[in-house]
Amino acid sequence: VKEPVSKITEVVEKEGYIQKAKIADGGKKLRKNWSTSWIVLAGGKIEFYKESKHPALANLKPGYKPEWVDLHGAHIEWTTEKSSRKNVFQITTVSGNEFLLQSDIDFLIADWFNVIKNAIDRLPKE
Ligand code: I3P
Repeated sequence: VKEPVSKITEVVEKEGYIQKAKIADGGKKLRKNWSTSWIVLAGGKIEFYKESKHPALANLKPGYKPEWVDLHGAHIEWTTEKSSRKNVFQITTVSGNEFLLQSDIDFLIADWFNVIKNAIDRLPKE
């Protein structure tokens, strides 16, 4: 299992609060469970931090590892079928993990979609 490398040298492209639901792990369907996440896009990956944990503080805790998504070769697309909510897009990783991201605020979610799509397009596919 690849681990994200040290954060110090990575440029944070974007971070902020967003609604997140993981719906598949390694191709296996999961029960949908929306939660607010602080998400950080940096170094070809997205990290998800629990809402209550300030990421800067969480990072100082030895051994704390946020959930993260490898964007190399990932797919991103808007979906109206995977949720009854509006403004939902899905990220599917090479390893078969599926995440839904959502916000009621149109410009905010559109911004996230574009930034993540650009990041994916710039990365080598593996
Ligand atoms: C799910 C929960 C989700 C909903 C999902 C439900 O129920 O209400 O919010 O997704 O719909 O199954 P539970 O909490 O009992 O697991 P959306 O909010 O995205 O619609 P789904 O089964 O149609 O995905």
